[in-house]
Amino acid sequence: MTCVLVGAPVDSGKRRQGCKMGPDAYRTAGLEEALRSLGHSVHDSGNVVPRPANENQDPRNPALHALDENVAWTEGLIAAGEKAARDGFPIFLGGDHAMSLGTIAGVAAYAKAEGRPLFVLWLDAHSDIHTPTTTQSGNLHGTAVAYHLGMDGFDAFPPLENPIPQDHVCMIGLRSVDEPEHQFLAGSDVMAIDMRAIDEQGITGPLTAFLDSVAAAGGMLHVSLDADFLDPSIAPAVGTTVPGGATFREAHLVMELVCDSGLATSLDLAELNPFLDERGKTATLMVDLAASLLGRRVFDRPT
Ligand code: NNH
Ligand code: MN
Ligand code: MN
Ligand code: MN
Repeated sequence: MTCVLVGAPVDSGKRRQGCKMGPDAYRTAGLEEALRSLGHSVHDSGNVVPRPANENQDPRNPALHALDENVAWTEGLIAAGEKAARDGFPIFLGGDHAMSLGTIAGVAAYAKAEGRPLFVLWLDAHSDIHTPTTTQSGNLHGTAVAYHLGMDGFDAFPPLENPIPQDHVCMIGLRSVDEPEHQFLAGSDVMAIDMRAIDEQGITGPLTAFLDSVAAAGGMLHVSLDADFLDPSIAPAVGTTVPGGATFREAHLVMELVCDSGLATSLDLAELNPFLDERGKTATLMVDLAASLLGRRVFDRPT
């Protein structure tokens, strides 16, 4: 398979800076070499450069941070994402999670052209299902899922031709969900698996049920990995750490199960802030997780 690396140094989705260094941290941590050692060919398409942004504000919510910069990134990543999906398996090197406003719309455009439904596996401490009207922080990295579900309030962003149905989204790792997000999720068909559910049931059951639904629909699967899905003890390089996250093995198991399903078609690596890392440990773990998704195994298992 051909992996297409797309640098998405988005840093406008929140105030604290540093995610712009993410793509080069993944390159430094050896992503390309790891993928080649698995037998994949790799094309690094470099970093996306968005159009210049205006300083405009949304009069309905002047607290929104860097609205037009996020719109510009969304436009740029839609184009880059659609092209990368045509050329192979896109791996989007973030960048904060506002990157996914664009990356998912890009692969969705490709999926539509192929006549296949798109599913999203959202691995995150947060549900990122605010709209520009419900967000209290004004940070647009907390809104990508709402955009893709076609929720109201995204008038400044490119209109989506085919919003993703709620039951095509599975969230795993939740442990920081704001009240408006919780209210929406509780009445929705989004499959939301919080850390307590993982504590009680493990990850395999609910994830396998979701993957079975993707397979039954002949779907494509975009995996969006927020570094704060992981427990901060193993992944300190995040601006918004939340205790009680996925362990090393839980995270690898998710990747291994998705790999075995053969369903994944694209991947986001989001929210890594190398400025906060400890000797590259978070960047290295994210690269290892990408390698697990793309076939790395410690032991070959009999099938
Ligand atoms: N829900 C919070 C907000 O909207 C936090 C979002 N932060 C994230 N999302 N890191 O993954 O600001
Ligand atoms: Mn996120
Ligand atoms: Mn998060
Ligand atoms: Mn609930």
